[in-house]
Amino acid sequence: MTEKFHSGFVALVGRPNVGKSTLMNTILGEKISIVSVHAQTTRNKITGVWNGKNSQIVFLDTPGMHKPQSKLGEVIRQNTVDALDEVDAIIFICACDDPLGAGDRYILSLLEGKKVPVILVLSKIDLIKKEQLLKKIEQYKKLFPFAEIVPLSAKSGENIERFTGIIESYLPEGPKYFPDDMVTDQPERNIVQEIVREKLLLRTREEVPHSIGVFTEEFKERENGKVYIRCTIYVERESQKRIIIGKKGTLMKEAGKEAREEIQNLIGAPVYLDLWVKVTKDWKNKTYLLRELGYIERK
Ligand SMILES: Nc1nc2c(ncn2[C@@H]2O[C@H](COP(=O)(O)OP(=O)(O)OP(=O)(O)O)[C@@H](O)[C@H]2O)c(=O)[nH]1
Ligand SMILES: [Mg+2]
Repeated sequence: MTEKFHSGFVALVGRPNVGKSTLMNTILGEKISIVSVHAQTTRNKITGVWNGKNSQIVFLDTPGMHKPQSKLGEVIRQNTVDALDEVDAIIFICACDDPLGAGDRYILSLLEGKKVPVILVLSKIDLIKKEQLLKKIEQYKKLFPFAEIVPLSAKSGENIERFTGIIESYLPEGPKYFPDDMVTDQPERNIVQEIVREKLLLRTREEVPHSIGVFTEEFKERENGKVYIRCTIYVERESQKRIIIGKKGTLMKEAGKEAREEIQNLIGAPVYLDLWVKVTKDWKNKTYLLRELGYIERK
């Protein structure tokens, strides 16, 4: 008799910066979702596929939830809320070095009444002592009827295997949604623009990271086997453009070099990466640009 196959979709939700994307990447063993020290790094719903022996878990990494301050913020929030209705389980992530706050209560209020199990992950346990963790667990237990509470660290790898095992136990019987070699459903051009955005986030501070939008304008294989990729980097102000370009163009050059190497590894071909910076005041409030940048789905 063949064993039964279990599969399903699970959403990773939580406040910005709690480690949702890092956790998904660690589980998959591949970098699907970009990561940075800045809050609101993830802007789209990113799919990552994990295959077990007789199971498949499709993770939906979602943007950190916060109060929207622009059209982009609103679109991002709505994408996350919509993701909650498509899944078989919800993973609510809180970072151990972060006190429980109004932001967490707000997210939990959205989860109330959902028919699917809600699993609490207490992430970044490498940052706190065991006694503190036990206190945290008690605190969260009182807040919501979580199906499970799983403390873990994506950094040290502690409890990661146990975590996938727990998710598997909540999945219904189902088909293999994605073939074995497919880790994400993100198109290459989206991954490329995310990689470029990550390299810029790593080199900028304050309001600049939030003002950056990257769009892949061209993605073409040339006859010499090289792939030509042209990306436009949108910022909101001239001063931000100067920062992105850097003194004598160094910031852009370094970010571009690092991005190019990562893209080459990803697509397995030499890449020519052409980056352009464009100032578009208030692009985060322009619907047509949000659509172009992939934040609003094309219907
Ligand atoms: N010490 C420690 N740091 C972690 C861990 N997981 C993630 N981080 C760090 O936390 C920061 C945020 O990680 P992300 O994975 O981008 O967080 P996120 O929840 O996806 O953030 P948004 O996309 O902005 O909502 C990064 O600097 C990570 O390196 C962990 O297990 N331990
Ligand atoms: Mg993220």
